[in-house]
Amino acid sequence: MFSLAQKSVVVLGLGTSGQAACRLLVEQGATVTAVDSADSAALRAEADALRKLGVAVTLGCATAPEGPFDLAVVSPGIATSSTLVRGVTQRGVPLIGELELGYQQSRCLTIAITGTNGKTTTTELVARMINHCHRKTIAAGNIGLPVCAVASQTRELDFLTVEASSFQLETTQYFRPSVAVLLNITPDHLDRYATMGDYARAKARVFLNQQPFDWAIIQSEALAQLHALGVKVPSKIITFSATSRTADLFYDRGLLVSRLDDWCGPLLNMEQGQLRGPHNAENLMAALAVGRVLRLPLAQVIEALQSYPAAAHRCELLAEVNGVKFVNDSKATNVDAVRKALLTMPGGERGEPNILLIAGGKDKGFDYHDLGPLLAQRVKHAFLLGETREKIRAAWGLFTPCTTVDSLLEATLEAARKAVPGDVVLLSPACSSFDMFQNYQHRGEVFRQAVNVGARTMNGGAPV
Ligand code: UMA
Repeated sequence: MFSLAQKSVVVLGLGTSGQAACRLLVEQGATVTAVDSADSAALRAEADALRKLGVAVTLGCATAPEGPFDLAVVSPGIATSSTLVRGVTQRGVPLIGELELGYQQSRCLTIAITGTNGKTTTTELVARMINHCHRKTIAAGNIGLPVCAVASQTRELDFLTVEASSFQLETTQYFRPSVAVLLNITPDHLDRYATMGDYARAKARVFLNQQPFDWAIIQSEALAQLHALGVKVPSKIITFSATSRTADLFYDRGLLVSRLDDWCGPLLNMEQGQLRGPHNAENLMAALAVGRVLRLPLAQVIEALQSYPAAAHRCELLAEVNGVKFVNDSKATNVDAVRKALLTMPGGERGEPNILLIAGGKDKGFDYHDLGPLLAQRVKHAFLLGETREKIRAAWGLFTPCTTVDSLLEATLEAARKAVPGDVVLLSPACSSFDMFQNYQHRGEVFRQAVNVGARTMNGGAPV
């Protein structure tokens, strides 16, 4: 545990993680200064609350405050290349992220889960499995509950289960999960990283401080990507894959199978659980492997994983009206997540495209062309909204008919009007939500309301 008493610390960013960092620092006896480049009513209310705890807060602050500071703690959403961060580091102030601060103040072993897609589901699966097996854990990190907010409770826990984003991993220092999971690496956040290599290297930092006795649970394809970048994993490795039969854990027609010497044979039948699709097979395999290295009883692990209900905003079936399914996949904020959703949806009769896809939002620097061939097979019409609608139309127009719309309601009603029995109206945006919504949950809720309106219309005005 690192002592913060009497230390002068500056916190950069006052979102969820910056607020939690301030509170933890105050509890530990540090003198805290906090800055945020924005100045909104919500931030002002939070600033008042923090000032009452003794934090010196400045809002609307574009440049770094004068020190001297012993330490700077940055929020994950602020790039280390930003003026705010550089202003602090150029003066020689050591910089760590909020995740690292929370980790340094934690008192139990850590399990970390990273990857482009599936992090939240796998974090929830792992936490559920551990608690079901009568060990104690809390799921924290990128999932929404900052590690700094739970650090003081970790003395009572067996493990802290952390969903770790690449943003959070960029600014770790001593972060050493005893078990680290890397689910996959596909293009994302290319508005923050110059290259895919930079993004993958940020993810690989989850293994950086691991020791030979720690565990790395890695998708085979992601491991090959790390090897191609020259990244070494220092810990014991278990691989999994839904596509490669040579992985330690692999997927065989709905069964999750292990080939590990002392753990050989089928482990879990996906038909008996609620999660669907090869991407969820990988999330489940990663959780099974975590259960294995923690020596949890397999029967209880399977009980926990099979009873996990599919989460909101991830291929969530909202309604079925006149044979048309409405599916909310608002969490799909990158191209690979959309690919996975398209592969998971039920097929049309005679293999005809049967998906009315609603996509678009805030650009993260993607090349949307890659999805073209799959769109041609699966999507009968795409409705495009938000900042990226023209960019996506240019990329997808050759593969599927595209219509640009001004709102999610308009997209949903248009899609419902075109849909016939057997079709799926799928919101799977391939973009983040911040151009039109507060976050992906808000976008999913707006879609839920739009679906209610569309479903009523299809149902002759009666509620569904
Ligand atoms: N800010 C500045 N200067 C800047 C940029 C931002 O002062 O140059 C301020 C903003 O005005 C705002 C604050 O920083 O007040 C926001 O900080 P933040 O973006 O780090 O957001 P938090 O509310 O602290 O939430 C963060 C994670 N957000 C991001 O990584 C962008 C949350 O992940 C996470 O749940 C939370 O910490 C708790 O750990 C969200 C996310 O979108 C869900 N993550 C990305 C993803 O999943 O793809 C990585």
